Amino acid sequence: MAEDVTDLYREFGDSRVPPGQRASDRFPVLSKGETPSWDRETWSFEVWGAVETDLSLSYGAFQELPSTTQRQDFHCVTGWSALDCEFTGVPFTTIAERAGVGDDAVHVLFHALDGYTTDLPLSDCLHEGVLFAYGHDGDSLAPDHGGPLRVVTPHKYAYKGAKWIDGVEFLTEPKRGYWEKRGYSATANPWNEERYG
Ligand SMILES: Nc1nc2c(c(=O)[nH]1)N[C@H]1C(S)=C(S)[C@@H](COP(=O)(O)O)O[C@H]1N2
Ligand SMILES: [Mo]
Repeated sequence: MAEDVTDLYREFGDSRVPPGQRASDRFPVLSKGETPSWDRETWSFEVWGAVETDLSLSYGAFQELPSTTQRQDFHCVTGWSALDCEFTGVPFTTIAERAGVGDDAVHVLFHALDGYTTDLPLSDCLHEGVLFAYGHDGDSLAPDHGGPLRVVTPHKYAYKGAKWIDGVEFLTEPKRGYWEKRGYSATANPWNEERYG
């Protein structure tokens, strides 16, 4: 059974579809470039920075972490929202607990195989619904949608959810990611229409 987080909008606004968004009946692909290739043998998921213990997890080790499935909405800053997506993966909070977040950590920078980065305040990463996802609608996550592993951030515009993620850096002060450096919002709350920084 999937946990339903489609109601998390109630914390931020009155409408499930945020202002200025339209519901799409498809789940489009949106990438800044090509879908990167990866190798199951050498792929690893790294956690470093302001943590007690760095983590380095192989593909197999990551799959063995306790997982959850959630039904959520997905809001792209360009104006489409895909409703009722089901993602399976490991909650951000599980990874944060395993690494042990340092007292001085305030921010997070996500790193991906295509060179993409995106940043969020630590408190936003610890919010319900932030998941390292490897499954989508009962299948493994398709390469174009970020397989083998991506982040989903149902309470933020979807550029906060890095596809092809292989690194999470805990920071003692903010750093800006790929779109954030190019004028997009650092906080990206869809119900406030925080599109630009
Ligand atoms: N690594 C990486 N992650 C990324 C992107 C990207 O170009 N590279 N695009 C972002 C944007 S703008 C959106 S809307 C979503 C799109 O996810 P989708 O292609 O699965 O719909 O991924 C986000 N994560
Ligand atoms: Mo997007």
